[in-house]
Amino acid sequence: MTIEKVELFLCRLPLVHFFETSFGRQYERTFVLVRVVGDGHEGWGEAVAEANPYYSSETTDTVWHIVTGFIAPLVVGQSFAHPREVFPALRRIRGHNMAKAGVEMAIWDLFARREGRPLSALLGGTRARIASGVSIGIQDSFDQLLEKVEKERAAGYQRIKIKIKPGWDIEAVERIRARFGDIPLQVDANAAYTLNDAALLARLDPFQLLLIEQPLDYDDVMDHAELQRRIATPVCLDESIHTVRVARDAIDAKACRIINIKPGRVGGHQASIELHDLCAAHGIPVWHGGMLESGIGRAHNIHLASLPNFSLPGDIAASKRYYQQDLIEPAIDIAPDGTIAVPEGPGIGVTIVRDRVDQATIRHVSL
Ligand code: NPQ
Ligand code: MG
Repeated sequence: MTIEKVELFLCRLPLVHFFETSFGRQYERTFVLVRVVGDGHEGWGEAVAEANPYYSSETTDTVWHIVTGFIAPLVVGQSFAHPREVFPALRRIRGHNMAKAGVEMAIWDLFARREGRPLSALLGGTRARIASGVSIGIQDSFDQLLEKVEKERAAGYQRIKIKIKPGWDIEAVERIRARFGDIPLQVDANAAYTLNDAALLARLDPFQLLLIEQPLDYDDVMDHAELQRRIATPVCLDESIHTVRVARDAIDAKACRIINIKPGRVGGHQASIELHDLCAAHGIPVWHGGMLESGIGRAHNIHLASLPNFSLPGDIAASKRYYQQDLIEPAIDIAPDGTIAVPEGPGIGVTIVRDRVDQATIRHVSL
């Protein structure tokens, strides 16, 4: 199929509650939506970079620059027999995985819509519902944290993840265990520690956490291997796994026992499938991460998380946890058992509400 047009929408949506990680507190979400057109159909994707370079070196401005200047010229007017060909076609461009993923995923949606099949079927998904967990940010007090855990447990979420940083770690976990007992619980440091903190992190061992996510620096695989030798909690890598090759090295080095997959971080669905398959071949369980996506990115994530090796609950929650009004209909919601249905319609299987997209848009370009 020939890609006739790529459109970008720079969007901003207020968050229902602020979200605080070890790198800061955020009150709104800025992101870039991608619309592609071909063969009388459209497809939508979401580039998950933020306005700032704190989670990742990419930003909404770098996404704009790379898509308009380098990706769109390699895609518009080009013919692809299958969306798996898109990521390799962008090989000349180093890095910028979130920009690549925004476009690549829109093209997957376009292909699936044209075939009249749900995206999950094209990706190799094997389940009709995915297990949903929540990511709870750093709060102003431990009491507020416990209140949040209580609320999310009541909503049915299958596991709780809390953000940690120095000064908000052991005691936070201790209090959750004291109040809620043996619930499925994991922590995410977003690279807030160094190997010098190994003894401190070993104090989490008695709490039987499912995993500790990205405790050390974003580009540091070998220190994670050393840390994993010193602590019992399974290390899970997020930020560090930006290519399938780095994942192979991290697995070989025993730097992690679990991997978090975010398609934006690795360049889209095709790279995610390859990462998923690599992990399955090595007995590494994976789970789907989250980037506070709008319904468009969120729907993509649900389809990807239907693949078989996504064996732990993902950071894919209901739209209403983040946004008062999502950009899609119907909004993503969870069942009382803490699962989310994989949409069954063509493509990502949700309807994009154009006037809400336009309302949220602060910049637009058609390429
Ligand atoms: C993570 N996400 O797993 C990321 C971090 C992240 C759901 O924990 C705005 C504000 C955008 C904070 C994107 C979750 C963000 C953000 C990602 C945090 O590490
Ligand atoms: Mg993380």
